[in-house]
Amino acid sequence: MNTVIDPLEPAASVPNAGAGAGTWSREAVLDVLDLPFADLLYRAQTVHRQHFDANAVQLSQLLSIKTGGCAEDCGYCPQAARYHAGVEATPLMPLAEVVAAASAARDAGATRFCMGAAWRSPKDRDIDQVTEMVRAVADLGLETCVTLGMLREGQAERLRDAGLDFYNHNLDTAPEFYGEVITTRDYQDRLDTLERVRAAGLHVCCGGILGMGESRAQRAGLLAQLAALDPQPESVPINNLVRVEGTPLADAEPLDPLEFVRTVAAARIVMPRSRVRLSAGREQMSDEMQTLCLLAGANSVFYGEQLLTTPNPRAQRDRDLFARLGLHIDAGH
Ligand code: SAM
Ligand code: DTB
Ligand code: SF4
Repeated sequence: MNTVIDPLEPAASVPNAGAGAGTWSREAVLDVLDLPFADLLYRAQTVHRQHFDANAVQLSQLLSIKTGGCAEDCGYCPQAARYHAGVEATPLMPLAEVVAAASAARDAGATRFCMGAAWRSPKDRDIDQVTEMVRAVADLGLETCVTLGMLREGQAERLRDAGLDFYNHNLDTAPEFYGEVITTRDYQDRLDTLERVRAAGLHVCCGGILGMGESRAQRAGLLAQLAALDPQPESVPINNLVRVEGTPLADAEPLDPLEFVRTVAAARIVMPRSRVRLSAGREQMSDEMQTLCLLAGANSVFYGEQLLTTPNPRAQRDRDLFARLGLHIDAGH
């Protein structure tokens, strides 16, 4: 069962992570985060090369299929209705528009298409429509991912039966910091949905956001929690907070870029077989910072000029960077 890890619990009582990854207490993750930078990157690169082609990057493209008007109060999110962040709320996108966006993504080189909806949790009739989208996107030969909020019993199975490959549901931060950012649901709600997704046989995409005012120990807490998911998530998106005017976190102190890189490296070390995705916040990063993240073990990015509601680097900028680094595109997970 997915549970909240007590920071004071000894490592031995943390459930064994899947895929032979071992057991990581929060203290052990913090020790990794505290390493001298060169030692940390050396360890991360060593682990990365044991499990992946270090010269390959995987590309996922996002599409917001239902934008804004969300009832939740996530302090980072421009789609929460209560924050008036200038996001226009739209109903669920028609199937034909989704298919057009997915084929354009495929033509531009993406291999996975991730559809996001600003829901607390989908209704069964929403699932009816999303399953149609999943079928159509899978028919284009793309891997499929959706992020729809909390799922009820039976909904993950319906998505799986439509051909869904991945479900994204982030733990976002350490358990004890969660309540500072979100009050309309709790950590156990997230863990429960992750368990339903896994039980349905779907691949899990689960990560977090850095730069929300959390401490390094709390970043260790998030990573320990992710690494304890059994089996570990196949995809781990690491987002750098996009500070959006109108949201409670608009004025959060930006995280030291090297601290972000450290956290990516630690994610690679504690989840050796997972795709670590350099996610939101790339538009604000220099090419050099992104390169350090890729050297630290990140091997996936969100691709295309839009995340859900905020900008992402243009595809050409990414292609230029990959060419400068001699990186090739990796299909599959
Ligand atoms: N509503 C669903 C949910 O919250 O699970 C799915 C969509 S939600 C927008 C998906 C994820 O986007 C969140 O879990 C969070 O990690 C990320 N996110 C949202 N706003 C962000 C921001 N301003 N900066 C970085 N990541 C953000
Ligand atoms: C994830 O971890 N990051 C993506 C995806 N999963 C759904 C979303 C990032 C959203 C950034 C803010 C926005 O564009 O609205
Ligand atoms: Fe809603 Fe998801 Fe944004 Fe939270 S992160 S406000 S649940 S869309």
